[in-house]
Amino acid sequence: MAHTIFVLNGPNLNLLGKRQPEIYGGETLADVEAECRRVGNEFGFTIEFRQTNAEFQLIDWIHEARESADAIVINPAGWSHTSVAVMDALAACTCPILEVHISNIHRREEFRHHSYVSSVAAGVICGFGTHGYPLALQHLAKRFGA
Ligand code: CA2
Repeated sequence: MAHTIFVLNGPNLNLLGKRQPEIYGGETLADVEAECRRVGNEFGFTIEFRQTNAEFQLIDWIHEARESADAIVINPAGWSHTSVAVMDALAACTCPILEVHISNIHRREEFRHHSYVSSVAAGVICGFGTHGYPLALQHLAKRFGA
């Protein structure tokens, strides 16, 4: 049976490729989605790719993923560093959670060095640009034997 992977994106990632390319690169979120679908397809994954600027919406999607996803790939963006609520929602999931950051948060401002989400993630990928997303999917393919 096909594995369903929720790829969830937090606030301001809709601006990807439109500002700050020196930090986040030139690809848009639509490009990232297309790449996730291409790679996901290779492994027979069903990809649910979403972005929101509303914290309650992300929490509702995590609750949905809790019921129907085999894994969650999440870039919580700014909420990584602030949101106990997003961490709590993820902690209620039994499926693997892979945290992705486009930039290397550890060589940026001190306030980005801590992520609440990392404490509930199976693994964290950061600093590989948007390539972090397909890397996360490749890991899941290996994990699931897909
Ligand atoms: O490196 C990442 O992926 C981040 O999660 C991105 C977040 C930032 O708050 C985290 O510390 C690290 C910011 C997402 C906003 O992305 C933008 C992209 C282009 C222009 C403006 C914002």
